[in-house]
Amino acid sequence: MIERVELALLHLPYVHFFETSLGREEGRTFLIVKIYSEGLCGYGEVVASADPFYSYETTSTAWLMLENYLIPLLFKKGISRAEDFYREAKKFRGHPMAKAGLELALWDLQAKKADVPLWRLYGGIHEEIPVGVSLGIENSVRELIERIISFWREGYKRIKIKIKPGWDFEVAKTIRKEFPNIPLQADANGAYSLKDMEILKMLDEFNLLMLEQPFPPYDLWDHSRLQKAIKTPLCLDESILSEDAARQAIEMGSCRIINIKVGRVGGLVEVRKIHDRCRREGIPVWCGGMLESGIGRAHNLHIASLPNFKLPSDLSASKRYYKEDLIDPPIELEADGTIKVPVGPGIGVQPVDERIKKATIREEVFRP
Ligand code: OSB
Ligand code: MG
Repeated sequence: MIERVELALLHLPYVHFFETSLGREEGRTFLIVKIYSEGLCGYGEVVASADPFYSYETTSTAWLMLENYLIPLLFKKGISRAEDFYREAKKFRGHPMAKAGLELALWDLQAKKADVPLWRLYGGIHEEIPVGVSLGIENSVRELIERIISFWREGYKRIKIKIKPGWDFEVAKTIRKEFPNIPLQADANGAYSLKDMEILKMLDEFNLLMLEQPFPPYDLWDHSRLQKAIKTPLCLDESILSEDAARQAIEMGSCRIINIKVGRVGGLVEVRKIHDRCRREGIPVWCGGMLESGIGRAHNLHIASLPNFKLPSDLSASKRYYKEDLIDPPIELEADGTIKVPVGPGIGVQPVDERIKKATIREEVFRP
């Protein structure tokens, strides 16, 4: 029996601004979902941002979906299992990030009730996750190079840079001059279109691990045209909204790698379907990030424990994102460029109530 659900809207400033082709942000606004039952609390994070750039969802639309549809669904149907929630919530179209935040809280609760680490509940195998760092667009290429040097020294296994028209070929060329061999990948967040074929083909010479989401989310066909024209493997992020989208992308040859984000696909049940399909089809996956707090990042670590997560994930140490993460102890990078999946029941990290309170802008309690 679920006794109550708490929803909170938070804001945390970044230690360093984060700029993509979608714009620059100095901090992050997001939601935390807490579900209470039998003296235990399950935590989830809703990765929608304040504004609809990465996807159409925002913190406001997610709040509305949770308040008006998803939390009432839990109470009305007496749901306490994540898989039951997934099935029922599917009847509402869209709003994957809102659904995922609640589903994740149910998974955490379920694992805490069973007294096992979350990854054991859904078939994880890796206990140490190879990770990379995702670096935004800087004021100058020099500043980006300085950041690459410092994160590479810390031990991150690969560097991802953000690109957009005008911040692409020359930037990659300068990086490759200084670091001929580091594992490097580039993410455009959908900033290009077919008319940019030539410049995208030119990126082939930099031996990138992959090129992530050059075209907008719904352009699977154009991605398949580009993939046929270049050597560099394409990786899709924004386009992969469901298992069906993943299947269509694979059938069309729109990518050779998939980035899985639990928020974008609407929860862990869908993550597992995409993961299992990619595994059967020989498509490696890795775990994308949305600059989550320690709560969302802990969930991502458990997800990246699944067997077909074969490339370094966008999962970095707490201090790369926030001065004071919501969890204590924080998430740390090991010297060998991995992060350990937290041990202990559920997500295995301890959210600090005081810190959550300090960052909270709005909160509400819901009861059956
Ligand atoms: O495209 O992967 C992306 C952050 C916000 C929105 C989109 C993306 C990102 C990142 C951050 O690249 C990765 C991380 O959380 O470390
Ligand atoms: Mg991306």
